[in-house]
Amino acid sequence: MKKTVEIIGAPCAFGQRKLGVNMGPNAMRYAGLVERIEGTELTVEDKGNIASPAIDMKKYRGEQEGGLRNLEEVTEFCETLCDEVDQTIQSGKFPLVIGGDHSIAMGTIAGVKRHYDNLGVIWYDAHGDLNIADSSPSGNIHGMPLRALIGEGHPDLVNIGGYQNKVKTENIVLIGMRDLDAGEKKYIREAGIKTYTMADIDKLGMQKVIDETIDYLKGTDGVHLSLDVDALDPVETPGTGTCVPGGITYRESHLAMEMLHDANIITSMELVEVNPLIDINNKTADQAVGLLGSFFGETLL
Ligand code: B3U
Ligand code: MN
Ligand code: MN
Repeated sequence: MKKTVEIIGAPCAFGQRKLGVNMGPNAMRYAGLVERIEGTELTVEDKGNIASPAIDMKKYRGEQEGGLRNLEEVTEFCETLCDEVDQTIQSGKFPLVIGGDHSIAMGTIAGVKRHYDNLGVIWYDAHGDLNIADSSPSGNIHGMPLRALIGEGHPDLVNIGGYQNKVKTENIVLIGMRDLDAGEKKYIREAGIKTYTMADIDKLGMQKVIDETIDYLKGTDGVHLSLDVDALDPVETPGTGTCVPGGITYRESHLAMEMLHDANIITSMELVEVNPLIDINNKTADQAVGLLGSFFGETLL
């Protein structure tokens, strides 16, 4: 891993309807994120939070038009984030983007992919985030970023960063799936995306899932880890907007992070969907920071 981690706060709440997820970056800082990474062998630079378009509460709480809620704001936010991430990689640092809702992945990965020919993506999430406006039950763009990154959906989203087709379906691994919409299930089957549902994790165990994931992505020249905290079980991480019971445990997730650290394959990362306003004593940010500690090389002994 590169020696310097650059933290980019991405306080975006436009991809869904629960205000508070824009406070996720500061909740993770409050939970000791910087100190925790500094406790490993790495250097940390915190770039602060990127500028967000203003939130108009009437519009934010209102009904969406045309099947895509806050399309302009999400697009503007992601364009800014794309350039920040690009700069971080250009300056030889490891980008750690902290969200914010998952729509920011379109900005993060647009910036990352400028530096890789054959990027792999691990999508650790309860959801596939593979909707397009027509298949979305909610109009929430945080349910669509991975599909847009593949090159399908609204042109404004597909073209973030000024180019399209950032991720190939054969370079994606989905882990933690347990709440897929009908259109997403069909799409995953047709596109043949490598998927580990909760049932697969139960049967194989997390160790095998991660071993297989590392092996599956070995032909890529970089791997982005997109970690949605709702992949974890809401008993442990309740502070997130769309909780789905029956999730990955905190311990299984630690194992996944430790194994990914040891394999040294991840070249960029984001952690999204921490919402301190619906949390219990910032517990979810605490857990998220614990996982990041393991990912960056903390050891138990
Ligand atoms: N698939 C649903 C729910 C959802 C997606 N991502 C999150 N929730 N966090 C949708 O609205 O697209
Ligand atoms: Mn997600
Ligand atoms: Mn999710």
